[in-house]
Amino acid sequence: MRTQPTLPSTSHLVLIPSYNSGTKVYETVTQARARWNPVWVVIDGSTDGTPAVLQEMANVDAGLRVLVLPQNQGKGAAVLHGLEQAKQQGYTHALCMDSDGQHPAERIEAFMQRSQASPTAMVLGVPVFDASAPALRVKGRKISNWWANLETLWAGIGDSLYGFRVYPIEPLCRVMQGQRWMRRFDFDPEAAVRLCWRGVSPVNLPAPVKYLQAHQGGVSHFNYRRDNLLLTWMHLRLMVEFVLRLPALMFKSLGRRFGAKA
Ligand SMILES: Nc1nc2c(ncn2[C@@H]2O[C@H](COP(=O)(O)OP(=O)(O)OP(=O)(O)O)[C@@H](O)[C@H]2O)c(=O)[nH]1
Ligand SMILES: [Mg+2]
Repeated sequence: MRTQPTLPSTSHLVLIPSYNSGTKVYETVTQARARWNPVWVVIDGSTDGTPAVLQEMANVDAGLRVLVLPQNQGKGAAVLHGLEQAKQQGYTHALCMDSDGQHPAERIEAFMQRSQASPTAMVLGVPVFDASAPALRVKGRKISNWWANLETLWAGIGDSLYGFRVYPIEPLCRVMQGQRWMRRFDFDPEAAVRLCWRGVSPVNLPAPVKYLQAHQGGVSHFNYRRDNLLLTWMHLRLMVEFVLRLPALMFKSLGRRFGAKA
């Protein structure tokens, strides 16, 4: 059995947005706490009985903090709420992970160490799928990845959708506070693209992902039609801005190429 890290990090925290994830959220939080201190959960208007239990867990664990949004606002909005509070308390980086048991808590330390070594970068998880991954989801994300790479002129985004990532808090807050989008399922890809545009370089690290069946406690709020429409609209918006930013992006891209050769 692992011992919980006793010394809390003052720069990096784990941030877990949670919306009606069922009992998987307890497992996720326990596993994250076994690897990191502090861990914060943002309850996004959950109505599944998890808020009370999470609060009880936090009452006996100084390394766990529970923030509550009374109404459901969406994943991006829940993350932003956590980031704003974390920034106020002096944290500089947040590792975001989902609450539904899909993301690998055992990769937390490696991701945090990579971020500590390159604090100006964002550390992006690149999903390693197993047999549980639906083929449609694996193929579908290639489309989003292609668009994200075009929008950044291939600045190095390994995966645009995977939510297991370490973000520098300050630039992400600025990006999100400057516009009304990125509050729901459009959060992860738009964050990667817009941070690239702001000069935050992506560092890619592999991280396994699991797709759990309902009988294994798996819960998904992904809605093919609604969320794919949201993603399409997001890439349309980003493409318009991309065209406007093209001269500056080409200049940066040339800089990267010549910088790498020098
Ligand atoms: N979908 C959704 N997720 C939310 C919301 N608020 C917080 N979350 C959390 O955001 C994370 C991702 O949501 P999921 O519905 O699992 O989305 P996903 O992992 O991309 O999709 P699946 O692979 O089908 O599970 C989970 O930790 C959710 O609990 C919300 O309003 N909608
Ligand atoms: Mg999920």
